[in-house]
Amino acid sequence: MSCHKKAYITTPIYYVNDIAHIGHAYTTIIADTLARYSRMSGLDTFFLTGTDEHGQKIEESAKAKGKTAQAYADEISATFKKLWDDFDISYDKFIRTTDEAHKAGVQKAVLAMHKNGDIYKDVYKGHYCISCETFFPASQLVDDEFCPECGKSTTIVEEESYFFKLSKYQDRLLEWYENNPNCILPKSKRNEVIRFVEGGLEDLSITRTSFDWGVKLPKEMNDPKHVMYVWLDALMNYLTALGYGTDDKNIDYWPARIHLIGKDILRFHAVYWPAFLMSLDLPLPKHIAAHGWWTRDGEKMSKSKGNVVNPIEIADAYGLDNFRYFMLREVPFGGDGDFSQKALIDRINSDLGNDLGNLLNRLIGMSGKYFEGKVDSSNVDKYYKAELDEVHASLDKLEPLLFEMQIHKYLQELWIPLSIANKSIDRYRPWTLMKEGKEEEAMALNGLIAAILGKVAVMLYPVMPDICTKISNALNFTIDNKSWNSIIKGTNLLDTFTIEKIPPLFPRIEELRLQQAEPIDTNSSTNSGNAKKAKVAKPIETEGIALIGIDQFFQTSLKVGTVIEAKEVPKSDRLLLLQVDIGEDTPRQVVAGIKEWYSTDDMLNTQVCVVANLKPAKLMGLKSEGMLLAAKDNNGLCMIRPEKPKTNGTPIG
Ligand code: ME8
Repeated sequence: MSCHKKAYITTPIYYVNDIAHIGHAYTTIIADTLARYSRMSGLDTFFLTGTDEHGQKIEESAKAKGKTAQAYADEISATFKKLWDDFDISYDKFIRTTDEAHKAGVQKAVLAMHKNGDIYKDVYKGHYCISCETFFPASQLVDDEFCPECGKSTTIVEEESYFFKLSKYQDRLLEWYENNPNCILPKSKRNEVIRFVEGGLEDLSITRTSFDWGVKLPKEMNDPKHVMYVWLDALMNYLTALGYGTDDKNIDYWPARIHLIGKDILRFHAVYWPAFLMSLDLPLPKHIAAHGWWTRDGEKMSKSKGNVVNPIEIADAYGLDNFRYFMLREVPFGGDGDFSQKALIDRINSDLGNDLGNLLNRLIGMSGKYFEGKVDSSNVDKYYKAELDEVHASLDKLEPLLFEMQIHKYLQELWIPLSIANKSIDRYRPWTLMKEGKEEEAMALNGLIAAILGKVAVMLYPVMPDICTKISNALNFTIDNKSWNSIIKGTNLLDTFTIEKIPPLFPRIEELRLQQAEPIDTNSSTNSGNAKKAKVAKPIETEGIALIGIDQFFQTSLKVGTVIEAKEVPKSDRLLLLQVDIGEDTPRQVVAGIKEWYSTDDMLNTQVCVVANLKPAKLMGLKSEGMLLAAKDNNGLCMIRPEKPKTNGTPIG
């Protein structure tokens, strides 16, 4: 047995009546992020996902497709597994509730609960929502008939059933919530659960007799017409996946460090599940974390509404790691988020391209231009201790944010070191240092930027594994427990290395890449393996009027820059020769026809707006690599400048 500290991380097991959409991908990607961090930090980690395959809903979906429940479950379960494999999800086990070992484990648990006196037989009379696989008392129905959760019509059920004594655990549950303030995250959700339990718990019907697609009661109970309620069957997966009831192989991973779920299934996880565990006399999970919903136009994405977004399509069009970053950064954990391609593009161009990718380009540029690609951190402390201290203070705040499920804050905080790095280049100007002969200082600046990029790559790795591996390769180190210990837990910098010139990681995205993030074709149960080809948006055309689409506007790259050198052009009344820092490794030379209105002093150290992707031109024999935005009327010309100082290179648009 390993003596490492263990961490068990789970996703919900997904129903096989549906094709995976970005809501499912969201849960799985968060869990994957936690699992990757957990492994990197040296914990012995077990990450579980899988599919939930029993119950009336699946039985009916299969019938509607003319398939047996098992054939149907096999087909859809495989599409989930393939999606997670295509997405490089680092799960350790993919469980299916139709696995024999799972069924045996569920039976063992029910028998144990029965022996403890927590299960009794009675008649269940009430309303059942097949879509939610949930019983509702008449008092909770909408208009006496409709499900309070999904709005669908409920059916009246009157049948013999076994019950679990949920009411018996009410006080112990309340005690658990009370003594473990972080057992349910975010904390607002914990309060909701407490209010629900304080309202009184009724015993739970845990078997059905009107259909048979489920786990049978254990033989010892001698009542073969009963199949297990799908939620009891499903929740038990968290134990059976570790070998509970069969080989107990991985049972040491229990209790779970975190069950990651959507808020729709919080009650099952925060009320029923701990009560079942109490009955089995097993420890309770450390955290149950419930995230919000991804919506389209404000409505929860779901197959029945036909408004789901296909994660494969998005990842193909925009890049898997970019999609991961976007989902985790865009929405505070627990809140709902409306999916939009525009918001995704903004994150890619701004956070990723401008702040992260560009920093690496600047480092590659500086090292190449001044030091033949070499980066040496030896003197970073000597010249840039204050910056380093600030970076380390910021990095120290990160880990707790991750496991308190404040992932968007984690990423926000992780961008502070990047901003320190970008600002340091603007402030200390390597090209000036080199001109002044301060080579050691310029190399130390190089070392500082490389160290910051390396540290950020390690902490960003769990969210963007592929991109961060590329960054660490370029910086000549490997992201693993050793480097995590050395440069994150410790304050070490990178060993001297020669940087690898790699192509830009985040080429600017100028237009929507999908005409519309299309609803998944739910008639095809295998489409998750066949990503549809991204459709490029056509420009909007309006007859007779020269309107352009947003995509055409985005073809112009506008950036904020600072004039770091201004000279007059000899023999010209009109032109100034400017060097403008637009966040690249070397400043842009711009020849501007503004001398009539601006002197060199007026321009020096001021910010301007630059058209950055114009073809270079020659004016009076001088190369001009951009154009400044200005407005001219009868009263003369004025520059268009940002209202407040902005980092050089900030895109405008
Ligand atoms: O409930 N936004 O399975 P399920 C965000 N089998 N997340 C979403 C989402 C959306 N629009 N739609 C779904 C079940 N999800 C049970 C679970 S566990 C023992 C049994 C995510 O296929 C979210 O995590 O309906 C939600 O909890 C999960 O998918 C439910 O998937």
